[in-house]
Amino acid sequence: MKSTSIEPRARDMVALTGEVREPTWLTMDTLRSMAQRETTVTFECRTSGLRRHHFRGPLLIDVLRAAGPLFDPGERKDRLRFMILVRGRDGHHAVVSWGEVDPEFGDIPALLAVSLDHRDLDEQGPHLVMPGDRCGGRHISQVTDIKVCADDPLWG
Ligand SMILES: Nc1nc2c(c(=O)[nH]1)N[C@H]1C(S)=C(S)[C@@H](COP(=O)(O)O)O[C@H]1N2
Ligand SMILES: [Mo]
Repeated sequence: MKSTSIEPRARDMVALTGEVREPTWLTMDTLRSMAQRETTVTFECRTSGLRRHHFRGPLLIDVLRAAGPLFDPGERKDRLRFMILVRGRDGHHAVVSWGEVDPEFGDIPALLAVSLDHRDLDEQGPHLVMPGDRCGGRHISQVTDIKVCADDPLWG
């Protein structure tokens, strides 16, 4: 029987959830409709050695801000309580802190890339890019989930 599953469509969707006003499914088209940045990153992998890739896509912070993180808008340092959990299709996951990517703090121009080495990632899903990272672990491919969390519950 010919499969008519929604899998091909689901492949280019990312669940953006957590402490945001508008949890949403992000599509590659949505990401492509936002202001685009380009960057070339070089990093070292313990198993595959020196890697170098070109990426294009929106800034991660623009994507997150569009979903409306539940900060206290009146206090800049309130944003420093927040973490961004990012997970790939294979289960690989990593945490980025809000402070790292916020222009008023670390200002790392992290991307949620829609193209890798000038090829569209529609078949794979977007790619987290962390410029400046010396190892490849946070350049997460095939991102399927992003969750914004506050640290408060961790303090008990
Ligand atoms: N989804 C996912 N992304 C991942 C990984 C992974 O295991 N799963 N490994 C990371 C590591 S450790 C490295 S070094 C780079 C390697 O990227 P490249 O070989 O495509 O250049 O991918 C990163 N992104
Ligand atoms: Mo790696």
